[in-house]
Amino acid sequence: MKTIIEPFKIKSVEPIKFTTREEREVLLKEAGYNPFLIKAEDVLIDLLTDSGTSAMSAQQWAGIMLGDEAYAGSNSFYKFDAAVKKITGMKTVIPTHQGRAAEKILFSILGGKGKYFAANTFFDTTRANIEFSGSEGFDFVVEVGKHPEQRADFKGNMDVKALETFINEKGAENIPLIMLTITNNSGGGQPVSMQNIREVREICDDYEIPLYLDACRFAENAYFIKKREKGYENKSVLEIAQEMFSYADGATMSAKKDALVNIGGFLALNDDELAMNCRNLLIVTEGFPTYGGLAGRDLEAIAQGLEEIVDEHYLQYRIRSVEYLGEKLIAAGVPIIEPPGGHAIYLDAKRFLPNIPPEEFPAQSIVCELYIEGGIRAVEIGSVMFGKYDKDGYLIPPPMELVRLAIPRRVYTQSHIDYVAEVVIEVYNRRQTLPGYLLTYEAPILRHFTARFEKLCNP
Ligand code: P61
Repeated sequence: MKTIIEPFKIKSVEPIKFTTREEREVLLKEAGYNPFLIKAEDVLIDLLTDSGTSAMSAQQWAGIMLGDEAYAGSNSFYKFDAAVKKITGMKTVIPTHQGRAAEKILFSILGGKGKYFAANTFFDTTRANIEFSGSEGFDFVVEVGKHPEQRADFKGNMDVKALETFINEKGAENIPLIMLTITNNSGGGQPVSMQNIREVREICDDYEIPLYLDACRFAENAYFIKKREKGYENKSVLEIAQEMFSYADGATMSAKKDALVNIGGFLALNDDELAMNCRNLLIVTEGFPTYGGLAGRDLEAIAQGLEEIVDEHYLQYRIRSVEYLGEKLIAAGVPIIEPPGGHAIYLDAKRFLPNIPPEEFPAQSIVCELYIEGGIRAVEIGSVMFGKYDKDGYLIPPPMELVRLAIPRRVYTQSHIDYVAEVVIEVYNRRQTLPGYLLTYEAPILRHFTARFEKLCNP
């Protein structure tokens, strides 16, 4: 088989700035050892997120010029509405400025004290919106999904037995919806199988609970189904995506991922009464229902992005380029979540730095070192992002300590990825020299964005 190439040519480029190691040491210290607080221009390769960082196509830029900026009933809205409906088949589509705005509207209406929500794994903004409403969210990913070193095709699946026990415990009437995050971002970008979606649907039918998809990376999930699940090899990714959504009553989406745009999102749903309530809240918080916090040009770019994302040459390149990085790291002995996920490689900080306890944030230590070593910005997904405290103030760490190297869509070439592999391997080879960190400032919610740290003495 020949090399799988980037299925695009580059028309416009953006220079990146090189810094020295000494400069990066100063910059990181000034940022309180939190790369969220470093200026983007001081980053060489930015793997902080795949969200809103895609390179748009010439067709999307052309759409930006076509944007109809009418306050109500804009032509761009109808293109957007048709593009979302083609994939999701949902009755109502409500544009929002990004994914969490859709979550905020949905959970403000359905949540509240005494309500419980379940997912394979809620992403942090989703969980934050649930908790902000006064409700609680519970995660039921399958056991294999909690073991980075164990390989399985669908590690994002929901444990349906555990889900059923949970429903019986809390009472179906107290559970306004069940959610599947596809792919499962906090669990390594791992896909959910069609069979699992169907099984969760059956339970939802039995207990009359609606099923929602957190669909940010639906196309990557559909491509994994095509490659890994029997019976889907000859179906198109669009057909697979349509089937996935056919089992759901609604979906939230951050278009900043699999709609290949820099801003945008939506809430799609079938329930007319709920849709009316959501629209009314949208008008208060986001804007009129035909733009919902976006410009007409953004709606055009999303409509075009949704056409491009299901292109199978694109998805083959996308999934392969992430896997390529994963293979290089595995070959050098670097512990990662296996197999590689759809949008990112996740380093397993527990095995990378077994000598640093969760209270000293091993994944944050790796994040800092990647920046110092090679100007690479990654994100901690571990005790900084998800850690809680018990009543005595002791850290309750999450099950995994991870560093995510998220790959922006259509942005970096193979040599950028080769460089990333070299830097990670270099840091791994001198892992004994990495320090732990002390948390010196934290906000009460989503603390990882603004947290500050101090370096502890070298081990
Ligand atoms: C990310 F550090 N993800 O992965 P919004 N659901 C899912 C997401 O992945 C997601 C949203 C909902 C981001 C951006 C991000 O603490 C963080 O459009 C599965 O960002 O509102 C976003 O979509 C929310 C990074 C978000 C973070 C929060 O990088």
